Amino acid sequence: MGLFLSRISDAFAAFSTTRPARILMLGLDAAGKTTILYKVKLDENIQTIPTIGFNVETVSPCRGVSFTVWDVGGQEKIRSLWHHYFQGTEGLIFVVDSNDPERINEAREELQGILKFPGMSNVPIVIIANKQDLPNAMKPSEIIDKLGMNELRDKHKWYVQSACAITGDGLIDAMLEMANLVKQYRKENK
Ligand code: G3D
Ligand code: MG
Repeated sequence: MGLFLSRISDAFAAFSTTRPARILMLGLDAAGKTTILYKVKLDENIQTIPTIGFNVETVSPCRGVSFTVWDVGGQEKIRSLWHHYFQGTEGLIFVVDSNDPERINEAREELQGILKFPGMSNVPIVIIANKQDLPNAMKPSEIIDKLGMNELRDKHKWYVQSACAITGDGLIDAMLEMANLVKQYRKENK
């Protein structure tokens, strides 16, 4: 096993020894979610379930964590279906294309909308500021500002990790941080 895969495997082991953590990974289309799933080598277990109006990718519980992934944005009609997937969520990974300043406001609106759903009101959040390999990518500080992260401090623990899904840079740190936040969340919500 390569070093990256062995380290990502350790990161997943940090999630849970008792029951798999339920993580949602959301973001606008083209943010890099599917690339992340494949990079962390859960590909052998990725199932794509075409639901009316949106495709949901799920990774079956393994190595302490399960992921459910879909594209958000411009889908008002099918939002009413989302709550099924929100139930029991213990962490949100929100992936942002740092190289797309034109859609950062849309990303902010989607994120803020997701957090209004019952069950999502205090979940921990890891923002993956993806595509940092591109020369004009917004820096994490700018993304924190544009997403309005500081206004969420009262309700949510959050962390912003810069990443490049293609090389895998930042993904291990993002997963380790999510594992930490999930553990705290479980303690506080027992
Ligand atoms: P999604 O699942 O969130 O919709 P994808 O996004 O994973 O399908 O990625 C969308 C496009 O962005 C893909 O390019 C993918 O290769 C690219 N991408 C993902 N992560 C990065 C990154 O960190 N850096 C760069 N430069 N590109 C990235 P294509 O061309 O296949 O559409
Ligand atoms: Mg995808």
